[in-house]
Amino acid sequence: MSSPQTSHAYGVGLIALLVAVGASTIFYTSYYLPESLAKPSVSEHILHPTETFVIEIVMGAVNEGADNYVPNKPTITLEQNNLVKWINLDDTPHTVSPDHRTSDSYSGDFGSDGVLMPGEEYEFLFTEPTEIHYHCQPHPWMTGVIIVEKGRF
Ligand SMILES: [Cu+2]
Repeated sequence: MSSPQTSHAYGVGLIALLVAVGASTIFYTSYYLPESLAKPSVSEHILHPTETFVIEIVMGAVNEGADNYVPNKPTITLEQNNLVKWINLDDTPHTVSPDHRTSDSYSGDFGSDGVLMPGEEYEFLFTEPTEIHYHCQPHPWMTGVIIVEKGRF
């Protein structure tokens, strides 16, 4: 037969255990789960490709008929060069704007926020195969395409 003292301690212990279980459940469902579901798991090789692929907005790109986004229709490969950087080497502000809204499930919406001033860059990490047609907002005759393909492994 247990003394009232012992059964009281037992009761406190049980309550502490229930509170702990409840707290971990709340943490798991309200913090851990949404966090882990929000971002798809992406392989380290895709998150850290070996090369950055550079697309230059060349000097004189503003002129209709001139070269603008160079290279203009490259194919890049996941795990190799899927981090892409557009650099504005022209003396006019330009944008990198998708023809149709498009997003990567890891990196979000594609496209520069506002204009790239001369010398500025826009970087985007592609994590899925896609083909994006894009243009410059103030100069719609400036167009480019980027194709992203799966890695070989
Ligand atoms: Cu432009």
